[in-house]
Formats: sequence, C-alpha cells, structure tokens
Amino acid sequence: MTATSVSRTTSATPSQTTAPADLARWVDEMASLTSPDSIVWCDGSDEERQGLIDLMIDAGTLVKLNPEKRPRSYLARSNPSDVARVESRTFICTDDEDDAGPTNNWADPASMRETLTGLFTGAMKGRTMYVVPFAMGPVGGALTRYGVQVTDSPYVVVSMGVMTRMGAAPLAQIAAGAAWVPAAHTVGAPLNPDDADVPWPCNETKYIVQFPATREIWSYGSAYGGNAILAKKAFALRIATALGHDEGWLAAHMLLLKVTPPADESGTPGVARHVAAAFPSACGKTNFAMMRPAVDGWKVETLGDDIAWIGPGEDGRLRAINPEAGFFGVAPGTSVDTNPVAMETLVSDTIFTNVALTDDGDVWWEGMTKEPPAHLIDWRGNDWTPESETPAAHPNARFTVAAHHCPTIAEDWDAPDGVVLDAIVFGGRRATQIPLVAQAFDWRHGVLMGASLASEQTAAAEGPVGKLRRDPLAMLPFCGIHMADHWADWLRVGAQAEAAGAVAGVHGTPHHAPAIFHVNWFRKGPDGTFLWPGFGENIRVLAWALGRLSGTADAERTPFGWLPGEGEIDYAAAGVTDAQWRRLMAIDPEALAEESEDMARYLEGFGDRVPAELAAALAQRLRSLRSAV
Ligand code: GTP
Ligand code: SPV
Ligand code: MN
Repeated sequence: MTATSVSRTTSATPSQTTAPADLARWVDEMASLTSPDSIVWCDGSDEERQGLIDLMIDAGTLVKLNPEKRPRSYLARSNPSDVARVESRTFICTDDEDDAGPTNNWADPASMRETLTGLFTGAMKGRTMYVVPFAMGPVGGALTRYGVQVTDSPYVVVSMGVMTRMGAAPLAQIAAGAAWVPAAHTVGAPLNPDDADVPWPCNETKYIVQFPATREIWSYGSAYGGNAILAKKAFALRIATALGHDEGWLAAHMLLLKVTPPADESGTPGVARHVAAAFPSACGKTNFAMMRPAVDGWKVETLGDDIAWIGPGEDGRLRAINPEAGFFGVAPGTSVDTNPVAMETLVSDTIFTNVALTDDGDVWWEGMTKEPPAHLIDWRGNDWTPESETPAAHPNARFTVAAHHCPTIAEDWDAPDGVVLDAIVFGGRRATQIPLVAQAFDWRHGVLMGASLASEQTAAAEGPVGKLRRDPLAMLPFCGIHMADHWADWLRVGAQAEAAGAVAGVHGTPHHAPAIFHVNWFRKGPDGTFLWPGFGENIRVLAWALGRLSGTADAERTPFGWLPGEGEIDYAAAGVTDAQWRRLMAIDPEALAEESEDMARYLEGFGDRVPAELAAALAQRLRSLRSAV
C-alpha cells in the first residue's frame, strides 16, 4: 500500500503538507478526539485501493469473487443489524427547531455536540483513521463542491473512492482555497490491543447528524450506504439543500439521462434531450437511468442514477450535474430482462454488499434468474436452498460500481458545466389513482406534482413495506432545510429560469424552464398485477414527453394535468390491452379530490412557511377536480 501510514506523533506526511491549515487542524482535532492508532491521508490511487481491499480480505470483510466469473469484484456481508439507512437516527441540528421543519428529526445543536463528543471519544482506538478528500461533481467544475470525510472503515474509504472523485485532485482544490465540508465518521467499535476484530464492525447505537448552518456532518455506528458514505445523502442532499438555498440552486434526489429520438425520414438526426427524474428510494431511478429502449432507433444514455444538482448557467438556463461518480444500486430485481445495462455494468470491478454467493464464487440475488441456484450462501453467510424460507439476498442488497463502467454512460456525464435540462419527471409507486403519465400545466403546477409525491414504502429504509407515505420531491429523508423552504427554492429557481428565458437575445432564442411530467409505473389492475410492463417500454412515455417539448405530441387537458391524446402512445405494441390502458390512464376526480384534500391537510403541518403559490396551485387543482365530479 503506497498511502502514507503515519503514527500521530510523526511529522507531516507529503499529503498533509499540501493540506491547508484549517483542514490539518480539523484532522488533528478528530485524531485527538477519537484516538486512532494511525492516520492515512488517502490519495485515491489504484495501489491504495488495492491495499485496502487486501486488508479487508484478510479481515474477512470482503470475499474475493471468482476472477473468471466476476473480475476484480468482491462480496461484503454486513452485520445483520446494519443493512439500510436509519431514518429514525438521522438528525438535522438547527438553532431554531422550526428551521428543521416537520419532516425531520430535530436535535438541539449544543446537546447533540455533547452527545457526539462523548460517543467519538476514543472511538477509533486500535483502528486507522483515513482522511478522504472528495469532490462532488467534476473537479474544478462550476457546480462542484468539496468535502473531507474522516473514517475508520476501509470499506467506506473504498466505497467513497467509487462514489466520488476522491484523493489528491480534490485535495489540491481544497489546498487552493475551495470551501470544504467536514464529515466525521466512525463505526463506533474501538479495539483494545488484545481484541480480535469482526468482519463488519459497527455499533447498535447510531447517529447520522447534519448541522446545515455550519455545513458539518457527523455519523456514528454504521458502515452501510447512506449512513456512512457521507458524500451521498448527508452531503449531496442534506447539506446541499442548505447550500442551494443560500446560493440559488437545487439539490435533488434525481437520476439524470439523455434521450435521443431516431432520425426522421429525411435522415435528420433526432435532437438529444436531458431529463432529470425524482423517484423515492428503490422505485426505479437506476432502471430508468439505464433504460434499454424497447422501441427501435431510440437511444437512452446515462448521466446519473440517484442525485442531481440543478442550477442556472451563465445564460440563465437550468443546467444539471450528477455530483457522484458511481452507482450504489439495489441488486434484487436487477436482471438481463429488467436492467440489462446494469447487468453489463456489473460484469467486473464491483463491490456487492449483502447479496448471495454461488458455489462457483459468483453472486446471485432474487430476480436475477428465474430459477434460483440449487445451493447458495445467503447474505448472512448461511447455507441456502430454494426451500429456505428467507431470501438469499437482503432486499436492500446493493452494488457499488464506478459510473465509467456503465456501457451507456453519456459522453457529457462529467461535463464541468453540466448539461442543459430539458425536462423533469416526478414518479411514485402508486397501485391506484395515479395515471401512467401526465404533464404539468406549468412550472408551479409541476412543483405541486413533485411536492405531492407519495409512494408505497420499500426496503430501502426501515418501516413497514407497502404502506403509503408522502415523499415530497422524493426528498422526505434527505432535506436538510425546512421542506416548505425547499419547495420555495424550487418555485424561485424555476421562476428565474423562466424570466431569464424571456429575455430576448440571451441565448439566440427565447427558452423556458424545463417541462415537468408525473409518471407512475406501478398502477395495478384488480388482479393485483402491474398494468404497465415498465422498464424498456417506459421509452414510450419518454417519447411522448419529448414530443410535448418539440410541439409534435397531442395532449388532453384533465384536472390532473395534460394526458397523452388518443393514439399518442402505442400501448398495444407494449402488450397492453385497451381495457388495461383505460384503467392505467383513468382519472377518478372524486378519488383525486380526496387525495388533494389529504395533501391540503398535509400542507397544514408545514404552517405558514408553505409558499402561497403552492397552496394556490393545490386550491386550483381541487376546484377543477370538484367541478369534474
Ligand atoms: P435508491 O438507490 O434507493 O435511491 O433507488 P432507485 O430509485 O435507484 O431504485 P431502483 O432503480 O434500484 O429500484 C428498483 C425497484 O424498482 C425494483 O423493485 C424494480 O423492479 C422496480 N422498477 C424499476 N422500474 C420499474 C418499472 O418500470 N416497472 C415496475 N413495475 N417496476 C420497476
Ligand atoms: C436511497 O435510499 O435512496 C439510496 C441508498 O440511494 S442510500 O445511499 O443508502 O441512501
Ligand atoms: Mn437514493
């Protein structure tokens, strides 16, 4: 391993000499607090990564997979108590409780600091503290921001190396004066000299804490996903909503894709469009971002699968970047039928967590093949056969893989200035009421659609699977500011884009804010099966949306929004019958009015911070639904 391992008492390492004084001081403070045996400044090199992987194989944290089946890939099995984000242990600490809003767990900053100081004291004894500088976005890019995570988990370091641009390049930006967010992480499992380590150290006590005002993150007790890879939800969403609020941009739980229609009859190539889409956790962002279109000639390319930062470019048009550099995707349900692009992304260089191990040293999960293998080692490390009563892979088992391994990665996925955003899609997991697709009347109505998102609970977080919960903008567990203030940010950023677009001559032609659509892949028929085949067939929905942008697709006005006109979507080609299509697109004004009334009651919980425009849009929707009953 080439990374410089140093005892705390030795003089500065080469990396430390390039670290600015404030960073060096913070690292010193963290070391005094947590008492690690040694400190390693990570440079992000391949040698460093391999060294950490070898270390984890020795420790039993990683199992090397069969290099012929799955080159340079590994399996991690977490502690069974550490398998998903823990929303109940996630806190937003603001001086005034009102500033965290009703959707967050609030804690008093002073007493939380006291709690954390107690927990972090000596927490890294017997372990190495890794210092992990990272960039969210292309290093040097206009929308890019920086952070430094300290952690005692080599699994987290390697994950951060996949999910972010990590090491020397971001450190150089920080040394040159870029602002950085400190993120302190420990698994909370100090080792005494005679203690044997366990493969997945963690602590029953967990805290994932954000201080939005001071842009700080503290995380204790978990090594799993968003709890521990602090660049992801803690920084790129929770802290970033606070940054965006102050600076005039939006942090969104959104995938980012590029879609290109086939050439027309005269051979003129189709115009590529960029689309961002927000779906709650485990509702298909990765699938949509990597879609293999079921219709010939259409092309979908991937820019991101989980987070987008959206802000005005120099000409006032909204641009977006994917701040991440990898995918941390749900494995179960991923197959050559549902997501062939993901399957191709995962052929090598992947870390799998909590999937099952096959007898020939490869991985398997529910849904990967129709027939499960006759024997597996399940995610807990036990023998498993198809007769077993528990799943072989944990439902929130995940893969961690770099974006550049994706065969459909778009050439502009890491463009320093991002890409111009043409359309925004909101979607939930709704068995009833919500049609396959609708277009918002305008930006304001679109923000209402986003704020009204609700979804049946999935395995990505703790809680009863299947229960309907409201998940505004798919941000419920990820908003670091008062949710109503975040809605106001959406309204403001859109209004500014509209205003900039109206100024003649700014960019040659006038333009508008992105068009907004609402989708639902999950509506069910009376027999409980999905009415829409989804996956690659979703291109038909995207195609209609693109037609709306270019003015070539027809729509019918309904109280819910613009719905595809007769014959606009060739559902028969997707295997959907006329009767199924009618159910899929049915608008029941009475049920939707009830839903809107429920939304109105929900908004009451946000008090007088609810933007007047949003309340007005809801009142308008309710009026038109009632008059349609
Ligand atoms: P996070 O990483 O948790 O933020 O979630 P994600 O939105 O990236 O989730 P992911 O793409 O992994 O969601 C996977 C789930 O959505 C699986 O259960 C899929 O079967 C399901 N899914 C994705 N697309 C479709 C679709 O078009 N139709 C149906 N019925 N299910 C879908
Ligand atoms: C989600 O739950 O939305 C995820 C997974 O993307 S995690 O990074 O663990 O939050
Ligand atoms: Mn997510």
